Amino acid sequence: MSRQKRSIDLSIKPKKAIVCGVDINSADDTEVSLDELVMLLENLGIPTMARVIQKRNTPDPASFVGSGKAEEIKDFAQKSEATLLVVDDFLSPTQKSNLQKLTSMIVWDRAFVIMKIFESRAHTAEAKLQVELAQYRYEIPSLKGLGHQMSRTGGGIGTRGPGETEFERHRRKLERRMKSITSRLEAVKERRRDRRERRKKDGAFTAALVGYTNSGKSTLLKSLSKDSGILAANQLFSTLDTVVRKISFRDGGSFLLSDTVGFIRKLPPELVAAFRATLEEVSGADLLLLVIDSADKDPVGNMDIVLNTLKELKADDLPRIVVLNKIDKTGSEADFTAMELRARGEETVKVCALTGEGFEELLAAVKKHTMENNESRPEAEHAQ
Ligand SMILES: Nc1nc2c(ncn2[C@@H]2O[C@H](COP(=O)(O)OP(=O)(O)O)[C@@H](O)[C@H]2O)c(=O)[nH]1
Ligand SMILES: [Mg+2]
Repeated sequence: MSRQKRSIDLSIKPKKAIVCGVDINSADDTEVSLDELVMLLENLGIPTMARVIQKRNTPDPASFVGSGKAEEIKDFAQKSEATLLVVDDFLSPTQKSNLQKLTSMIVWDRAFVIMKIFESRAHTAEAKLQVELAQYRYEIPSLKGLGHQMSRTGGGIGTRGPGETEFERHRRKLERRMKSITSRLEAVKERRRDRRERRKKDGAFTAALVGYTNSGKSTLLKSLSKDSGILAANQLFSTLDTVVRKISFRDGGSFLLSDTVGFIRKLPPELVAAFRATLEEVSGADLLLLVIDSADKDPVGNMDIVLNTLKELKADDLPRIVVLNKIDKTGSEADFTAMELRARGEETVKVCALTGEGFEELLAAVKKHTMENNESRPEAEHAQ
């Protein structure tokens, strides 16, 4: 491949992992989050040998899990031949290198795992650039530490460390590359913005699918638009690019529906920042279809994660319909979840994206929003 060599080597692929979550003040989603981490690793083809949960009031600033736990992990790793330790949170560069020393294992954090999955799913130029930028942003704090170390190894005050010029060269190269990616993504952003504005001018109503990864967003777009070319797959983050399709109402009229990257617990902020260009499709929409997997362990908890990410994107106050999907797997449980959501004031529709059950109600709800939108924007009616 002609692609520039990355400074983070993502090609190393350890065979067996131990995952470790730290339960801070008995948070109730430590297990769920750890289940997800195991699934994320599975998506990378890495089996998990053991799960460790460490209860603490605060993470250990030096090694996150504490040196006692690290010893235990090291012992178990030697017995089970696990060479990778994955911590289900964000690690500081110091915590990471300390843990590496304490356990003699390769250490990753959750952000790194998610980033690796994004990398493996990035197929278009835009998605690749966004992932690359996120990786650099992720890498900078540890480079900063390294730079500090190098400038000290020189000995006398004011002298330069031996590796520093090489290091400086690397830093400058990185800076140039980041600048070039940022400006290319800026151009993409502008093109998208123009396109959105044109749609608005044409009076087109745009809805955006948002939701947890694997909740069925792409399947929904695929069924509603009858476009079999859309990729829907039982893997995490199969969609990294935005797809837009026109959906017609049976009784006349239509709207545009866009599908984009899904969310997850502890989504690295570097990725959210780097995917701004893609995610603006969400904040620029007239309506959000918030898709929830009703068969999930904690559908309402997952919705809160989605809402938090929407807040970061300043899209949490857009009108929305909650689409409770996969009701073929849940039955009456979905009725209760729907009740719970409606009690929270969420407009909720139950569907099965695979069979089309509930689509009529969903489309009627969307149509109602398009009409309300027209009333509040009289200029759209006069367009054309
Ligand atoms: N049983 C069932 N499976 C579904 C339904 N909708 C989607 N899926 C499956 O869920 C998985 C993830 O779907 P996908 O649309 O790629 O999710 P996305 O990540 O939100 O885009 C796929 O294996 C789909 O076949 C549904 O209504 N019922
Ligand atoms: Mg998808």
